[in-house]
Amino acid sequence: MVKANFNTKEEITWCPGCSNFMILEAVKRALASLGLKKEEVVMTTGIGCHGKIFDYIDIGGVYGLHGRPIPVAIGIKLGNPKLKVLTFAGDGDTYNEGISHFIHACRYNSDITLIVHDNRAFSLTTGQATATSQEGYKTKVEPKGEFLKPLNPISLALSSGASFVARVNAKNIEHTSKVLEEAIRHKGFSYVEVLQDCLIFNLEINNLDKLMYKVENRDNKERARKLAEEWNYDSKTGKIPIGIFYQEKRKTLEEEF
Ligand SMILES: Cc1ncc(C[n+]2csc(CCOP(=O)(O)OP(=O)(O)O)c2C)c(N)n1
Ligand SMILES: [Mg+2]
Repeated sequence: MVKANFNTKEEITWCPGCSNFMILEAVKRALASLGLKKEEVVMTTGIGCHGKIFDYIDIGGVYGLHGRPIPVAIGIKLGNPKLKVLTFAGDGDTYNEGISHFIHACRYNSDITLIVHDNRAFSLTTGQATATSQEGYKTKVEPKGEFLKPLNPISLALSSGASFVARVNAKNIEHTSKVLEEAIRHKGFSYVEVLQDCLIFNLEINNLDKLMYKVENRDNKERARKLAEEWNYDSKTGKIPIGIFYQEKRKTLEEEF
């Protein structure tokens, strides 16, 4: 059997060297490795640099509104629970504009996979600070630097009841694709936070790779919380755990329905 390669003929318009290329590659590898057919998978995307992925993976879906890819995905899943539903969203999409959807998706446990391209800026609109930008980040609209402290989305997901929580490094394609495979296989809401560099805007957050180390923790929520708190999205020192933070079995929204 020839595995689907999910390639499209669209010209890719991301900046040369953008880590979105790496996320795209990791997603395609995960889909191929799971042996999924194109007609079994569907996606929703937000609006932003990440959202362009809609044109670069040969599966159907809905190119959503900024901040709203999650409810669209849940609607699709409820309509046809046989589909694998992937949601690609930005940090602006997920942690600013659409944060209520994120929190409720964790509670609902709809069987969808959320992949957050976290470049820690509203990059498509030229780099304004998002909820995961570091304090002091200077932009055109925050010339004296962001004065707010960042949100820790991993801690938020855990406390909101997400049943699969992971963080990966976009540059580590092999590891990212393996974690994505597990996330897609997971029955329930799987959330994968992908840390990515932005080569144009929030330069300060680039190249944190040397601080990252791999973890794997499944059913120990206390440990998951501690791992989440090891890094607060602000410091450029310390250690940044990546890998699977937590996984639990729970009835899905579709089963409850
Ligand atoms: C409701 C709404 N608000 C604001 C915008 C403008 N807008 C388009 S893309 C974008 C930034 C997206 O940032 P993020 O989600 O982090 O994605 P990135 O470009 O960084 O991948 C914004 C604010 C919009 N399109 N719709
Ligand atoms: Mg962003």
